Amino acid sequence: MPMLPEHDLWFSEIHEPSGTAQSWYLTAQRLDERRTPFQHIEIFATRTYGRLMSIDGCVMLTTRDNFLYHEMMTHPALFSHHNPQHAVIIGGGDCGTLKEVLRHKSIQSAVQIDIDEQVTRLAELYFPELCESNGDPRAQLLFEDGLAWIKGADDASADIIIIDSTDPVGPAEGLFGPGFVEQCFRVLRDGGLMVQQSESPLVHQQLIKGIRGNMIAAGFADLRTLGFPQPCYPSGWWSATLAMKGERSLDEFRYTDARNKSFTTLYYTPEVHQGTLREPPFLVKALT
Ligand code: AG3
Repeated sequence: MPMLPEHDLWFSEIHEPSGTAQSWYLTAQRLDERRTPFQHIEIFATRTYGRLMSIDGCVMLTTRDNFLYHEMMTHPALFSHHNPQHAVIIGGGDCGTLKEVLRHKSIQSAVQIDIDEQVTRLAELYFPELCESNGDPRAQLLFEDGLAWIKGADDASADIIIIDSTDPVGPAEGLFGPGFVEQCFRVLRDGGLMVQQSESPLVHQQLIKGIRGNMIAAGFADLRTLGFPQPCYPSGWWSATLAMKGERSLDEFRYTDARNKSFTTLYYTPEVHQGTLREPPFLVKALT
């Protein structure tokens, strides 16, 4: 069996659920790390993917491919809403999701609530391109527990709620539970949308089923699991589950606005959006 050259530097994520591991060739020893009350955050310099942030050994993002995840966690939801003004991001401490949300001119406020301030402090140092909108007057960065925050939020006060969390273990576990989803439903206005990062469509079908079950139980009328490539995550394929409050269908998004948007995207297009709304047969089968 071929072995990785031992004298070279590698970062590996070992992923038990899929029985796989993925490794990156590094240019240097670890660049930085923080042990916080919540988790262990590390930063590496890879040879081919730019910088890599991991939390508790799981890859969170790389310079090279984070655009896929951040665009798909934001633009489908924002172009599904007729006029998104108030956005909430739970997690997302690297600020990549916040940056994409703020590119929408209709947005008047975007509040990001991450439990761990050190994620943002490290992103500012090692992923400054994701943090370039942090000083936007519409943005508010809070470092507190998202579960507690949402319980204290007013009824019908948000148009978009994005759950940009780690895997459903440790601090993020509660963000995948029914109680949290019920709170999101309450805090959304009519016509509002919730987006939850929902792991790999190939590997985590039971989890996705659970997320969708919670959304239906909370009262969301239409939901869809959007798949997209994400090479740095286990299986190379990831998903965002989108749920809409109210009577409209997710099929009726603002196609023309997405076509004529004032900013450029590297993956998201209205055609990608439309295509990904049709869940592939294997997923439909697994989820029914
Ligand atoms: N959100 C984390 C997705 C989970 C990745 N899981 C894994 N590598 N096992 C990433 C935050 C990006 N804003």
